[in-house]
Amino acid sequence: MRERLKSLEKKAETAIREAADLDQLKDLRVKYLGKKGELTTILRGMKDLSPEERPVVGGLANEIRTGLERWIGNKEEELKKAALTTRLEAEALDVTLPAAPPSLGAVHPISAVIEQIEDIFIGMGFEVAEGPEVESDYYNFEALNLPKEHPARDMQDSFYITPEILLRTHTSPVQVRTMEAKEGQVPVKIICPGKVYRRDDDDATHSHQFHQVEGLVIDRGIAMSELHGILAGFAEKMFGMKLETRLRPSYFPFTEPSVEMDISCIQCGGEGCRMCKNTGWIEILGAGMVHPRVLEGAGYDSERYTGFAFGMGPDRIALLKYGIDDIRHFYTNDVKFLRQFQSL
Ligand code: 2NL
Repeated sequence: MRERLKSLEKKAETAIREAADLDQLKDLRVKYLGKKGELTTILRGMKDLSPEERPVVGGLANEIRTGLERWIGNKEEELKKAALTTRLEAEALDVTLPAAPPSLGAVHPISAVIEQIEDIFIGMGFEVAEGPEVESDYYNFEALNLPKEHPARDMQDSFYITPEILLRTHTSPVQVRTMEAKEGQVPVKIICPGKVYRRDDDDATHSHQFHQVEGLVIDRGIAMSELHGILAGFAEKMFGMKLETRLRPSYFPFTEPSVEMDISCIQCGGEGCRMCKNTGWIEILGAGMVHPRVLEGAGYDSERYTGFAFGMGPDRIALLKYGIDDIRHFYTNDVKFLRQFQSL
C-alpha cells in the first residue's frame, strides 16, 4: 500500500509538472484528489490494514494529499501567469506608431467670404441682423416699393408657398423688420447676410438658392458720399489691395438714385483681361439712397432722415476672389473642391 501511494505521488507530480494549461490541471485534480479519484480509491483499501499500520499509512496519505494540493496550487499560479503574459503580449499596442491623420473639415468658401464681409463691416461700426427665409409678400415686396403689378414680382421668378408667403428673394425684408423694430430711431447701421431663393435654372453663374449680404445706414445727413466712402473702403479690405472704384447709374425700386459699384480689375489692375472682359472693371454690388417711400413705410420721417442701402452676392465675390469659374462647384460639395479651402 505504501508503494502504491508512493508511485501514485510520483505519477501525479510528473503529470502536474507537465500540465499544459488550466483545463488539464483541473482534470488532474479530479483524477488524483477527487471523490472518485485515485488517492481516495487507494484509501478505501485502508480497512484491510492492521490497526498499527493504519495511522502510519493514513498519515502518509494525508502528507501526499497536502503535497499534491500544493503542487497543483503552484502549477495553477504558474499557468495563470503564463496565460496573462501571453494575453498581454497579444494585446500589446505600439503607442509610438504615428496615428492615421484625422480627416479635417474646411470652412466652405462662401461661409468664409460671408464671415470676412461681416468682420469688415463690424470693424466700421455695423451690427449683423438676421431674419426668416420664409417671408410674407409684404416684407419681401410691398414694403420695398414693389407694388403688386411690378414685373419683379412675377410668380414665375419666386418660390411661392401660398399667394401671400414665399421664400425670400433678397435679405431686404430683414432690414425692413429691423427698421420697424427701431420705431424711427437712428442711427441704423446693419448688414443682413443670408440665403435667398429665386426660380431660375441652375447654370455656371445662376443658382436657385444663393446668398446675399445687404446693408443699410440711416441717420441725419447721410448722402451718396457716405455710401461711396464706406463701400470703397469695404472693397479694398475685401480684396486686400488698393483699388479704383466707380459708381454707375442703375435702377432698383427700393433706392433713388440707384447705382452699381465697379472696382478696378483684381486680376489685371485695369489693363484688360479675361476676368474683366477687357473692360478693366468688375461689378461687385448694387446700392442707392433708400427710397423715401421705403423709409416712410417702415416708420422713418424721410424729411429728417436719409439713408443708403446696398446689396452684394457673396457667391459672386467668392468666384472672383478665388478664381472659380462655375458657381455649381459651391453647391455640389465635392470634397476635392472643398479641401482646397482648408486654410481659410
Ligand atoms: C444687388 C442690389 C441692393 C438694396 C439692395 C435695400 C434694402 C432696403 C432699402 C433699400 Cl430695406 N435698399 N437694398 C438696395 C440697393 C441694391 O442690391 O445687386 N444685390 C445683389
